Amino acid sequence: MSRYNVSEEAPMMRKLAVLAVLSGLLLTTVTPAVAAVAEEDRGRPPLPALPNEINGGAWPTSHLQGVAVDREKGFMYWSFTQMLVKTDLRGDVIGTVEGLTGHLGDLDLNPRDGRVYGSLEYKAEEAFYIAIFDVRKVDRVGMNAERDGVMTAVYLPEVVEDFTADMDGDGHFDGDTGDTADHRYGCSGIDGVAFGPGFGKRSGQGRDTLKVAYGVYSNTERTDNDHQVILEYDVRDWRRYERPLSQAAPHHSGPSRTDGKFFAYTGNTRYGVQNLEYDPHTGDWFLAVYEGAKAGFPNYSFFVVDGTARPVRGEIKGQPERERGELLKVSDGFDFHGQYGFEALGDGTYYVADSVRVVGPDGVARQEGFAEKYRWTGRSAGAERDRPPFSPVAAG
Ligand SMILES: [Ca+2]
Ligand SMILES: [Ca+2]
Ligand SMILES: [Ca+2]
Repeated sequence: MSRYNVSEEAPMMRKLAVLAVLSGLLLTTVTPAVAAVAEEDRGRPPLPALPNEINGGAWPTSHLQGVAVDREKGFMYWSFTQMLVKTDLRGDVIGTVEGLTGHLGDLDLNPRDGRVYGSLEYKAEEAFYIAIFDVRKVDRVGMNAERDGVMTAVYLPEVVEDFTADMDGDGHFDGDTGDTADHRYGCSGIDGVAFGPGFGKRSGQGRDTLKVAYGVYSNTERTDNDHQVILEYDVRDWRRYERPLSQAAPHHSGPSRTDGKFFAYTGNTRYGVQNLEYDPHTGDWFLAVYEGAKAGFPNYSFFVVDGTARPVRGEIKGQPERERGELLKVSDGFDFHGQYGFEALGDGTYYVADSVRVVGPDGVARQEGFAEKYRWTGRSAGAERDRPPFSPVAAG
């Protein structure tokens, strides 16, 4: 059933190597922070078991963009570009937030406040936001993003500045097209979002922050678009910026500065990081992308950023004027999916989501979303690009 069954034909030596890597990882990932959480959890009811597959329903929208799981409360959130869908872990629909005229991208749950954060773009209006959904209030189908008090938005001026940059200095910003020298770093907006520790730190070391990844236009003609750009925000003081969003008059309330800006040298991709996720199991960051087309790069569809490597200050390659920045360590790359949704469940299992076009008896085309559970299988150094370190749980 799966396109990506990695372990079945593996020779015994490879299996042993994978086992050795796995057991090493298991030992090293039991950090004091994890132990502390387990201690705190004692006496609470056990978390519900997570099924191997969850269906997010079929909706008259564009494709699935991201998912987030609240394991403790037993809910799953699905971004269908123009709609947020809330289901339980059986896939029964609890409610929807509709009426979004922009592009709702990847999602993540903020465990500190129980709300779901997603990237939200209005390119024609040159407005980019983090949408914050008060998901506790989402209890019926057809709630409205503007009127029902379930969504606020925080504007991100840093993204606007890079998106609108007149890079060729001709006095004209060319707008929403990749066929231009404009847009700093090739920025097309934002998509992947994830909470996690600071780069170079492990879970529980310091506070978690929100990471927001740029979309990057595909363009093989320029040299300044070969990085994934990831912004960092400490969202603890974001209440002062949050406003309900009137899409007819998009507000500009947001932090003038980021708490960090980081660059991962992957080569140009089509629309940058689709799904960004911190994996507590490996301690690394996962970047699911639509593979690029530039010669001289491997053009993987999935990259790993070493989460424990401290960012290094160095040259951001390929810029029109020499520029330095905080560089992340890209430690691996291979072919995998996860561009439509990828959620690390913390224990070496993951939901990898997808959506397909279905046409109902009413003749209406819809996108049906579903998530399939995978497990970490490890990966030996120098493994082939078509041997990703994930294997579907249902396949045994
Ligand atoms: Ca220009
Ligand atoms: Ca995410
Ligand atoms: Ca996307």
